[in-house]
Amino acid sequence: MKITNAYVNITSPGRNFVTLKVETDEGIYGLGDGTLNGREMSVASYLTEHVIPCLIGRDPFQTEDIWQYLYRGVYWRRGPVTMSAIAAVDVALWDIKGKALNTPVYNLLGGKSRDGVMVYCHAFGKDTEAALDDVAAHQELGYRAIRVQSGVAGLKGTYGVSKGGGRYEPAERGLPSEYEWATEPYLRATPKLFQKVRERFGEDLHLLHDCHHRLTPIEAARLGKELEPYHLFWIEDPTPAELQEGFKLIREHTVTPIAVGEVLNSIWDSHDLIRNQWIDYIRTTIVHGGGLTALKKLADFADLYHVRTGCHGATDLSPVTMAAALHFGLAIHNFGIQEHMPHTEETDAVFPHAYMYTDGYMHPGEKPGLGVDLDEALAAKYPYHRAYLPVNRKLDGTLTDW
Ligand code: EZ4
Ligand code: CO
Repeated sequence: MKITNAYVNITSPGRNFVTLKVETDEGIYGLGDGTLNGREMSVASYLTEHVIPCLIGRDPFQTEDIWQYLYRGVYWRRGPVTMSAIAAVDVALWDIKGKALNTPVYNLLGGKSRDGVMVYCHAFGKDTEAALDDVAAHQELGYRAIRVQSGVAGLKGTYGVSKGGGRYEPAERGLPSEYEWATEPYLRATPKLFQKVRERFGEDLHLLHDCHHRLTPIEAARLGKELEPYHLFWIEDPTPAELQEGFKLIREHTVTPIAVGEVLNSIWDSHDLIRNQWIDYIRTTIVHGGGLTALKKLADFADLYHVRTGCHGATDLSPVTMAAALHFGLAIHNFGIQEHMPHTEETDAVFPHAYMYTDGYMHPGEKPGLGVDLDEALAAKYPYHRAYLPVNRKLDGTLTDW
């Protein structure tokens, strides 16, 4: 089999998605996601200008060699743009391989290790009461694991809480909006929020929380310690992860489990975090982490250190990544949990898919390959719109982490 053609599709059914379609001489094609939220066009041009010309004529079954060609062979390694572009190719090739062998991708990754992939959803509210009601609404939908985010009194808005009360979407069209941040009210409010969640919902529900990179290690240590009575499944991104040894300090003070990795894109970004057992869950995604070929190696490395996966699954990860994540999560042994933030109806229509949600679990379905398609005629009705993640400033105007 040979790759005969490949091209990038950009569509915006509510938010932007970059999809690579790889075609072969046997009529089988594969899809890969290359969406990098707020920087979509950089991956699209990386693929079109630099990668696609090198793919034509290659054997799509050579997932390992093509991965090495695009990583090692390029001289410039790593980084979110490069790794998302490599992921788009890699996932499309696994999709082709599955279709050619007439089997779902999970069978190529080790076969089923479980019956379903436990997912967690997002509950949020402008204040504690609203957040608690949203937890109740999500529990009704069958979720066994719920991330809880609340607005903070005195701050105009914060991460994970939608402005108008509707759906939360990580990026917004137009130029970046600006939010304000103060750590002290957040640190005071968050343990109280989880105390109330436990009082109302009991011990059985898995509870998660995303700090979204806003704390210093010592502040994160305090939060982890004060959350201990409420037995969280994890706190996520407590502090920015460029300084991996920062997590040592958090670890020395708390047994609240820690999840990191949605902004990481290479195994080397979490090398120290994993080998020192400073984290419990690695959240690097298939799209930003270089594809299934790379994620399998990362998961196998993490397994040696009792670190499980908890892959990022926000709406900026397209249904193609969601499908890949579900095949991956069904197959690998050290799967932990998968984030599930449902896409809009428009997005689901542009990407018809076999994966499904039932009662707190998701399943990739039994279609050969990834089991996800792209309706290009429908996609064409949703042209690209420039969009950005917000920026964040402290109350005195200093730019800080979003
Ligand atoms: O801010 O996907 O856990 N989920 C998250 C997301 C991220 C966005 C970034 O593009 O932190 O909401
Ligand atoms: Co997050």
